[in-house]
Amino acid sequence: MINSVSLYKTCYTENQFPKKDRKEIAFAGRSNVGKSSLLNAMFNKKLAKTSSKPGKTQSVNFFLVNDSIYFVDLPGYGFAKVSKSEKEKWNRLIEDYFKNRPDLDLVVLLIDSRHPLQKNDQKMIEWINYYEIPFIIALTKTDKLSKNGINKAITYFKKTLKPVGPPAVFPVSSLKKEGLEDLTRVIF
Ligand SMILES: Nc1nc2c(ncn2[C@@H]2O[C@H](COP(=O)(O)OP(=O)(O)O)[C@@H](O)[C@H]2O)c(=O)[nH]1
Ligand SMILES: [Mg+2]
Repeated sequence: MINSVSLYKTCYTENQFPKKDRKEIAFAGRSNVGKSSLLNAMFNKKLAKTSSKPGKTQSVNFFLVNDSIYFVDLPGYGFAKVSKSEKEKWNRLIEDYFKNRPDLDLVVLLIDSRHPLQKNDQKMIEWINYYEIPFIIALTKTDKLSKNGINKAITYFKKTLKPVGPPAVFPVSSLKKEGLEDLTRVIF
């Protein structure tokens, strides 16, 4: 379904965001959740920078998919080992992005399938709901769980997020390339 993709623009400040002249899907999540890996796996191309050291993506990256849709890689949040001012800078960039995109088409919120819902994920969901943007959950790194563990995680997130949706939940493993087709299909 993804036939072509290229890095369209890397933005460090709000005034660098392109006009919202296309359908646009944003990918958000905690630092190290596996966002860049998931994008690369879906793109079948190493376009998004990955790192074993968290806290690297500090820009908003626009990818142009099929010459018609933007996939947007947002900065990861919640990385403990950066200064408070650095954290605030990243949070501001994410908030500036949402303020600029009242007609955003979808947010794919990535959450690590191994952990319970975190405070900052909850805060992100509050923002998404405040701006009334539709969202879905991608549960990442499912290769680290058993089949039973994956099902438990799906049930847990559906139940926990019931008051805010409930959103659809998609288990994915970029490493094993599992769940990618289902996620891509639902995005389209
Ligand atoms: N086991 C496993 N590790 C993953 C997967 N996706 C990402 N990772 C690892 O998680 C770390 C962070 O990945 P990255 O994509 O850079 O996360 P980002 O900070 O959210 O963009 C890296 O060490 C990746 O190799 C996955 O599906 N399975
Ligand atoms: Mg990244």
